[in-house]
Amino acid sequence: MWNQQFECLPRRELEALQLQRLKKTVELVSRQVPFYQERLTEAGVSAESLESLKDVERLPFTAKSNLRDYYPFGFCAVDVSDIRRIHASSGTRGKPTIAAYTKGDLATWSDISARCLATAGARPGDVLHNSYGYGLFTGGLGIHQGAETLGATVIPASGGRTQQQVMLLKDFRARILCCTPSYALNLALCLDDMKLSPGDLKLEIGIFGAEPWSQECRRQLEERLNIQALDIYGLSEVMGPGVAVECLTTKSGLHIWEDHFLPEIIHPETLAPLPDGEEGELVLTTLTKEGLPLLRYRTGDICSLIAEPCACGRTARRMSRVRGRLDDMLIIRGVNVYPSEIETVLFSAAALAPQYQIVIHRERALDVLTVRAEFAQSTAQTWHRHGSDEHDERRKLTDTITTRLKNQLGLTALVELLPSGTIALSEGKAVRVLDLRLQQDS
Ligand code: DLL
Repeated sequence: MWNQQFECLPRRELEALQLQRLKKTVELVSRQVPFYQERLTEAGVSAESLESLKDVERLPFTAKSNLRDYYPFGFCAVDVSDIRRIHASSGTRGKPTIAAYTKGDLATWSDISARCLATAGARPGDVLHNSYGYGLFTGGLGIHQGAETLGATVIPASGGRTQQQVMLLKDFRARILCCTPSYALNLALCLDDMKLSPGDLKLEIGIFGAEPWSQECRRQLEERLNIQALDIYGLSEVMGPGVAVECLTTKSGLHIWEDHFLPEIIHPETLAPLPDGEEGELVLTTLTKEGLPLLRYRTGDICSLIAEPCACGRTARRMSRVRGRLDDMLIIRGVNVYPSEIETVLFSAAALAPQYQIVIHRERALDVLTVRAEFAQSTAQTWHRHGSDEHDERRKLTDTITTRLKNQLGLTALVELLPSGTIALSEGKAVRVLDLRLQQDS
């Protein structure tokens, strides 16, 4: 383990540490951040009045919109001259939200990121190929500094130039691959195109995150790259990659580093706290951040907390894998659909390539769901080899997928099967949903 003392702290000691750090954080923000000053005064809460961890429920929530209202530096708890680095979310829906780190925050982040990599099975001396994007996105640099702290050799590949990346993976004999799961699929498909097999690489472990991915996607990646695929979670507002990670021992639920982050699950509408095991929105309070500490940040991510001890011996509670973001949930003809449910169906069909797009539009006031998928190159070859009529085979496959989607989602989708290589591949976070209703409405 990277830091056995903290990773295995007995729960009582861990909770005492959390309370102590929570008080310190509340004290800091009530002095330095006008937004919190106001809300804490309104709620009549001070650091001294927090008697147990349960009192976190008396603290105000923070929403993404609050961060935007105070853009760029209104949430900083230190003077901007003490900020050493700034990252930001992509800001596709308006102003980005920023992440601001002091020197101390960067040291903490490196340490937590190293802890994550070690928990997922990386070791000092490993060659680690990092295809998370470098830049304002926290993925590239967040993993990079963790890998250096761990003592690995980092290949800072970033996204794109996929053929060259495959060549580097082969030549530098990386044992660890870090990237989004959709980019890992892109790399796997490129490996096929280059007539290479996983045996030509020395990869053993993939540490994938930054977007939701299904168990079926995990199975595909493990098979196609002959690796163990582990899930890593994080978000820029709270720190970046490294908030939680699966352990190689059980690969079942992501350990949240509770000495640094206090997790809660709430009902996304009533905001009422939900018990461990119940699915809802993940809310995180930072316990050690200096530059931009956050109280009860609503992540928008849907998951549950797992309190049962893990076989690896770490005492931090785990979160279930993220089903999706609240704002990614599609309501189609009144039915709630997460894109990951569609992915599960498509990725479990061996005849399809792991590539898809979801399009929703409205026709005479009715929502129409179209699922575009690709049939695998090998599928087309089999059809030709057997002299089958491609048109017929495609129709049969389309019917099968339509039925499976209907069973999974409870609604009928129009399925379009395309030749492999038609849908653009991801280089970072995949954009798989095209909701044309938004344009139609405006
Ligand atoms: O995606 C940080 C990160 C980088 C995490 C590299 C893991 C690896 P943001 O760009 O701010 O930060 O996006 C954060 O991405 O709220 C989730 O909705 C989603 N997300 C992150 N990790 C996972 C995951 C980075 N493992 C947002 N599973 C979060 C599902 C994830 N969704």
